Amino acid sequence: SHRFWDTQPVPKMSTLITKEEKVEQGPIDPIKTVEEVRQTPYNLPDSLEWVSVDIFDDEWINEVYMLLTENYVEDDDSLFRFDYSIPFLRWALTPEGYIRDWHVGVAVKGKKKLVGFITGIPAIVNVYGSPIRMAEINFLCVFKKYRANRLAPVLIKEVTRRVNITGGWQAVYTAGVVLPTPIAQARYYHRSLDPVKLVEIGFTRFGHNLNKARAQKLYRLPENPLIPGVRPFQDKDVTVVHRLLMDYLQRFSLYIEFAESDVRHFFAPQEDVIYSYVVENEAGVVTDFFSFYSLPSSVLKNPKHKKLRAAYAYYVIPNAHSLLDIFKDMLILAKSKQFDVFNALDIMDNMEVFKELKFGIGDGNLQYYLYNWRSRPMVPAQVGIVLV
Ligand code: YNC
Repeated sequence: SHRFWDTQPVPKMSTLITKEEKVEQGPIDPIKTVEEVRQTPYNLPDSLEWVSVDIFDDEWINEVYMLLTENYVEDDDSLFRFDYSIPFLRWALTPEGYIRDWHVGVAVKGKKKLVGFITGIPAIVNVYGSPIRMAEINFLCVFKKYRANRLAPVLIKEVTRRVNITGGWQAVYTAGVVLPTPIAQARYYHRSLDPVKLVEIGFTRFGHNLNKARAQKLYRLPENPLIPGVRPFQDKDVTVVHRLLMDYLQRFSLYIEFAESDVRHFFAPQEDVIYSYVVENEAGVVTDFFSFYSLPSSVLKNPKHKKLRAAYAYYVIPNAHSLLDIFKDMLILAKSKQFDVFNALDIMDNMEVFKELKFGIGDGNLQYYLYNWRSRPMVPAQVGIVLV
């Protein structure tokens, strides 16, 4: 039983295994008006207070960075912890039209010391053909010393309130843990780029009669992309990439209806944050697009290595070229930028390329959730959203 989640407008766990074909899609809570929404923030213990974090204020973003780098998501064995960089957080949290009030912090009263955090950004999310205004929720984190005190439910309720007062009633989020109730269950796959380092830090082991030299040979990649006409995405590509992206994403049952301004914001390349490329053919026409983001992890218990440099597949639009050829070029480019591993979810059509490109299956699931929206569960191949 879930003391908090049982009170929330999310589907009951039994719906995950329903064989029913017809699940009527729609809100779970009765429709409310903005006037009915609680006007004051939820209560906190006396020593704590709410802050709307200004992501562009150096002191505050540094506080967010410190909270996350020391307390955010770890793997089951506590070997690695995500280390989202400050430029990455700014990128992820400030698309055009972002709402500062949705960057919710809990601080020690009168001090710039964060002990809790959760964020939302606005997006139009299409679910089974219906466009819905949603908040994308991310970066829920409670300082380790404050854990197990039911602070997370207060953060979730407060960000919900702040979304509600803008007339938003739905949200999309992902988590490693299983809560009521995933709409889809995806899996990470990993492709070694520096197999020796990955073994040294305990990320993988040499299997199948591999040793150092054989592993290096197995995972070796060319130095330069193989598809002719691959070049970094530029501002002049926004319109055509926007069209390619939206044409492509419509095939999925869950995707974001990006605006042109989102394409400009999320795909403008930034070193150590986001890498985006187009394929421009001989006639000067942009035919394909691909992108990956940089999310390093701290290596927690290793004398030699302190950082794992991981690249994650983001939005990939095959068109004139195959998904396989595009993924191959992503691996090549990621390797040339000194990433140690390339990660991708088994969403969209990604499954098609994993075997051929020597990806291995990871050991954690990533669950996709919708808040206050009932709809039929889906398989990963129907999912067209990547949340960073
Ligand atoms: C989680 N990840 O089940 P019950 S993902 C949601 N997402 O509630 P307490 C979570 N809920 O079961 P702690 C959750 N993890 O009793 C736990 N919970 O009903 C639930 N970890 O609260 C849990 N970041 O405060 C339980 O737990 C209740 O002190 C227990 O804090 C939890 O960003 C946490 O993994 C996760 O920092 C903050 O462990 C803490 O343990 C931590 O006693 C490391 O909480 C970092 C980490 C989560 C990353 C993410 C997506 C979050 C989505 C939140 C839900 C959004 C709903 C939509 C809102 C907008 C709606 C509109 C409109």
